[in-house]
Amino acid sequence: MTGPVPELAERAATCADRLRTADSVLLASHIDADGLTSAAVAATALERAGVPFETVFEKQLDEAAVRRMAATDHDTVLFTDFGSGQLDVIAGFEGRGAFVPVIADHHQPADATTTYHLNPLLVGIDGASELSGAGAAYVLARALEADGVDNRDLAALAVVGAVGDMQGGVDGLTGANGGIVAEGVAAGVLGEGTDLAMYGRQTRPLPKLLQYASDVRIPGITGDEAGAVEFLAGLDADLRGDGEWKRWVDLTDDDRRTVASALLKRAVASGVPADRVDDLIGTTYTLTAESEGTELRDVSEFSTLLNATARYERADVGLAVCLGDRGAALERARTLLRNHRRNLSNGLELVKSEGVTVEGNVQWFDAGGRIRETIVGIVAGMALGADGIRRDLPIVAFASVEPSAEGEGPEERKVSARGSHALVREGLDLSAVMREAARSVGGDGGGHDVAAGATIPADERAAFVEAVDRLVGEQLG
Ligand SMILES: [Mn+2]
Repeated sequence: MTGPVPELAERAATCADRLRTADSVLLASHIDADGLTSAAVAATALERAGVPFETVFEKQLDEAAVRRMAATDHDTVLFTDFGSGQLDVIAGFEGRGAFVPVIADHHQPADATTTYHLNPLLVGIDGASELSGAGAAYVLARALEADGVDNRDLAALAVVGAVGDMQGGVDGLTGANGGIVAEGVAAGVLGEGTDLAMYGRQTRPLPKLLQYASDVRIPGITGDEAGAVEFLAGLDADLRGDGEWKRWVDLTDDDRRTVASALLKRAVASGVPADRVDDLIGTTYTLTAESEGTELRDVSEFSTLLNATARYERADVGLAVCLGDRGAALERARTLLRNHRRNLSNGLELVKSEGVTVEGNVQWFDAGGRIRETIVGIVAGMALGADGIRRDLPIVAFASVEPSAEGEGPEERKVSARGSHALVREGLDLSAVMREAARSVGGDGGGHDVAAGATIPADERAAFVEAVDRLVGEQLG
């Protein structure tokens, strides 16, 4: 059996052998949608293999966290969705006590080696777009199969993790992820289709579906409730039931085609470029075992629900939902998601009412403690181009860092920067900007070209803004 990713088969087998012979495993995972699904995939596979384990989550795998893990009674620590980047730290603990690390991750490995290491980057597969942490955990889960166990049903969670990590584009998942999709489809847990590429097909009433979809902006519909209602009301289709707007999932195939083709025509007529119009239709994934009209049915909505639990430090809730709890944990997750949406909307109102400070090449605001540091980046992205805030300048947001449980350190500011794809095409790389500017004031940062972050000493804000403004100016020169 070579598994869904043949290049990783040998490493997966080696890791699985170690886990099977462990007395007990500490399963440690990252807190986000990919980390939660990674943990759920690994936990299910360990349980089915009869390996005793306990699960813990960490926001960041730093030396203190590794030290805590090494001090437990477990003879093996399985890291999922992190570990590779901290390999140097982990290797430092290896051999101390009974600490044997097994890593299933997709981040850039640090400069050190270890025996049980499963990572797409070690075999020439792109860890950013072709295999997620949950995908690596899935490869491991397949290698852990024995005695009639079939772990292919876990492909559904692996796909939720990949989408949660923004892998694949409008045309769907590719590379190693594609192999996992194929196994999920074959196992009957996953459906792959071509449909309207908008978030909320399962749960949002039609006007909200169209109004809030922001990947492709359609003038007069995107961000415009009255416009979206007027557009829908003018269509010859059965879009209302019992006086309420239906959801996309409630429509007949004919009515879906009517809405989609009218939407494409409207986009073209409004001057949306042809390649962007194409992006309105894309590859979608459905978890076929979940009920229609729920967040769990659609992989994007499922991953958003998980992120809402993770951002409020309720990994236990997200994990329980992944493991099949459709009662109290699902209810709690939905409440967290509602609160999350309210926090985002309040955050956006705050930024719009207080405005931003415009420098030569960037604009910024400091939310202090009024927007959580875990969501201030999302708010910054939403603010870009909102009323009174420019869309042609990157936006930089500051928020206070909640004091850590470890005790008092120097006061810090969390920084989140967001740009537009148009600015990236002109040369913007916020990852480099955040890293260089933060390092110049004794902090650190990084991320992606269009979205990046940093942590800096609180009293260095002015110097940091000046460095960011200069660096962005050089890139966009
Ligand atoms: Mn990940």
